[in-house]
Amino acid sequence: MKGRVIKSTGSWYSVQTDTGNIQARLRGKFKQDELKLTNPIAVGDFVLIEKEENQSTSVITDILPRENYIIRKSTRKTHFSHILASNIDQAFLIVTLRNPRTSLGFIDRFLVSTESFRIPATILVNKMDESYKEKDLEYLETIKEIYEPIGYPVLEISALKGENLKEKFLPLLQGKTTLLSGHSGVGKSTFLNKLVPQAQQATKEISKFSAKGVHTTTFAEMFELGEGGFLIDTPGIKEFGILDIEEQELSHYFVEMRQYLGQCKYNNCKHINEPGCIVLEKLEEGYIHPYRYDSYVNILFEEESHK
Ligand SMILES: Nc1nc2c(ncn2[C@@H]2O[C@H](COP(=O)(O)OP(=O)(O)O)[C@@H](O)[C@H]2O)c(=O)[nH]1
Ligand SMILES: [Mg+2]
Ligand SMILES: [Zn+2]
Repeated sequence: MKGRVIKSTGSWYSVQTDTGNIQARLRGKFKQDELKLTNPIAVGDFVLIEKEENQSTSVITDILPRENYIIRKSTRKTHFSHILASNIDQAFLIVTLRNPRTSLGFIDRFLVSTESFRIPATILVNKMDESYKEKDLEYLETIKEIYEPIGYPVLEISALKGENLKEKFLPLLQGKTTLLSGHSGVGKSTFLNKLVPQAQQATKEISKFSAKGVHTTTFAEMFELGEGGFLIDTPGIKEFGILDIEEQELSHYFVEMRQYLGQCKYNNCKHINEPGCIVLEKLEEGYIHPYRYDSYVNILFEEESHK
């Protein structure tokens, strides 16, 4: 029987099938291709399950090929990764101006991960019901100035106090699997609870002391929208692992650079200081935002240092 993994506790998986949700476990080892993973099965995976003989339980016998996935570096095992979710149609990155402040570097790393699978991404700036200092509002303007022109919608919301959130978002979510992502404490669970009241995800006050947010969601979990479609709540993420991206490939995942690629003088150009580099030329002319270029360089050198 075919189904989709909607929840994982590490050893048990809830699999949604045509005949309801079934608890299943894994038997034996699963062969994973090149990736070194801490979790063989992720939320969003399509799997085949079988009833165990003489028992009321089921086992996952096979996993269908993943269309895409979002991954992060394992916090416990070096060189291992953890798949947050798979088979995603679109991603909503929830960011906040303060408590916690989401950095541009974090946003760009996320967008590189989604671009590598051409997953459309939207940036939701949450907690807009709060009153902000000028400095924070300038940051909001910077976010809009950087991301809107290159095709990422930037929407201001209040997951806590916003009116008509359901009416506004359901049309965007219908029939799709949407990943909710962002740092701990930005309001992912609050947003989800507004859209899927029966989700009842725990939300947590941010510790005022660290302003970093405490982990409340430990595993990604998928929730069905009454109207069709799924929302995936993920645990707060500190950093996205960008994996298996070759140096030459990285610029392909910066949408605004993509159009110029192939026009540099050297075809192995890394766009750092090479003569005849079109990316540097466009940066100079103002067609590429300097902050985005900074992120590009940071990711490039960080990845190099891991090799
Ligand atoms: N002022 C305000 N607080 C919010 C908003 N959304 C979430 N919060 C608060 O931020 C904290 C963290 O929210 P939570 O949903 O647990 O964040 P998560 O870690 O991303 O799931 C909680 O105290 C929420 O009440 C919002 O739109 N405005
Ligand atoms: Mg949460
Ligand atoms: Zn170049």
